[in-house]
Amino acid sequence: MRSKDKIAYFYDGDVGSVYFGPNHPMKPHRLCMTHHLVLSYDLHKKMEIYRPHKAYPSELAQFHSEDYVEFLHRIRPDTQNSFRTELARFNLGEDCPVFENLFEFCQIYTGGTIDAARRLNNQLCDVAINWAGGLHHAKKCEASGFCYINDLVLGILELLKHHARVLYIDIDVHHGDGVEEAFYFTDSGTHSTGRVMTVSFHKFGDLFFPGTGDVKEIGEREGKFYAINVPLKDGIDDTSFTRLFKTIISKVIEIYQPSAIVLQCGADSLAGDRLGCFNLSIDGHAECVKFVKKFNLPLLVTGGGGYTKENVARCWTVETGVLLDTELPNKIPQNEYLEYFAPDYSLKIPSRLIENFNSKSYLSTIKVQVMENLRHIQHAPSVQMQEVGTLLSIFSKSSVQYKSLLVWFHPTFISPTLTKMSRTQMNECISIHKTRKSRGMMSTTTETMTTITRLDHEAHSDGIQ
Ligand code: V1D
Ligand code: CA
Repeated sequence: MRSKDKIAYFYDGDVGSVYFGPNHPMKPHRLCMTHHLVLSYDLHKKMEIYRPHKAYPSELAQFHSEDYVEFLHRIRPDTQNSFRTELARFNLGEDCPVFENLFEFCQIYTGGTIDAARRLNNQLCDVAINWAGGLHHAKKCEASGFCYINDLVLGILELLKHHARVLYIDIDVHHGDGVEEAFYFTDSGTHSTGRVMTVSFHKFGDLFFPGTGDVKEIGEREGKFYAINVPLKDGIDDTSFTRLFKTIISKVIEIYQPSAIVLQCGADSLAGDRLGCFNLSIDGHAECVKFVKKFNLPLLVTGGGGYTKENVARCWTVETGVLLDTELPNKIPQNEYLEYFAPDYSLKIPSRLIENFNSKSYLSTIKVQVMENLRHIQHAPSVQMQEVGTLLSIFSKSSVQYKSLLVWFHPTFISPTLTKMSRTQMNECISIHKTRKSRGMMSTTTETMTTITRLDHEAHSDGIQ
């Protein structure tokens, strides 16, 4: 069956040629292997392929601190010995080494995720894929766990320019701590509460990296109940994982009503991964992608971890097929990297005969705790009502705050010199809002529209021309 959805796929051949070092498990070459496998199945004929722009330092600084971005820009392998203090401060070293073309690598994978978000925002595609992205551990001021720039946070911030609520889902075996942290306490400059919800499924315990992601971590202050963690033990299999995933994600979507989804598909949750400890088959992993796709919301899909290279390429190729509604024959067609898939040259890998340490009662306890936390969102003033509240607070007083409203409605109008919203600009905001609502891009209630109309009058009588 041919997909009716429009799929945009981002890839730059340069991203696969960087090298983290001989003993480092992260092998960007897996991205080349994935791309060639995708081509060998002719999947490029069913989607639009783009080479992403290299994200500018100013774009990276929308989340990261300027001094960190500047340091990443200027540090070189041959000069790093003179910057020991900075290397320690920015957590560069064994997990996150300085290598040749590091900054360009960051610019490419981040450019892919930002471009993907922009195409979704402009409704130029339904699904956007960037297998080079998904580096979920990077923090505002430091690298962490093989991740330097957090392309996911930047992609979400981009989506928030057009979407009221963005749901982030992470199936990498590691906790998506960097994305969670960015939205954990406050609104991260998003002008209202709860515009991002993060959900991570991961191994937790036994000092497994990064050590965070307990079910009790639920967000704090403004962010309380908007972080969901699903801590799991070794050996989880397809049946337990997909059942839990579907139960939790369907409830999250029902209650939170996101208008866009970002799905991080780290392939280190597959059986036999060099760093992972789960027991998922490619079909089990891909089942999660298929499930999320069925909600028919704008979807940004990224890669992430994955350290058994040939399985990473297999997994992300199958998932590209899933997003295109295309089932792929198990026999891998001729391609440049065919020998990596020896001896059987098949696409699917089976799960293994290893123990599943996640008992039924353990999984049930986790599920109940997550569901209980979700009830707080349901029983809080509804997300739509919070939108009303935000609009009221933004519109109420200073002219500087009118700028915030403009950003919320009309991202292209962001201007550092803008202090007041003109009558024309405000009309434009209102019409954009109405268009978005009519296209179903915002779940705006009648109350919101009434509020806007009233605020329109108030702003008029406030002397805004
Ligand atoms: F085994 C190694 C060899 C060389 C360099 C690093 C590693 C290694 C393996 N596992 N490093 C790790 C993890 N780091 C630690 C450190 C010990 N320190 C106290 C911390 O355990 C990091 C694992 C990172 C996983 C990254 C990811 O898969 O989640 C990912 N997602 O998107 C991109 C990467
Ligand atoms: Ca995860």
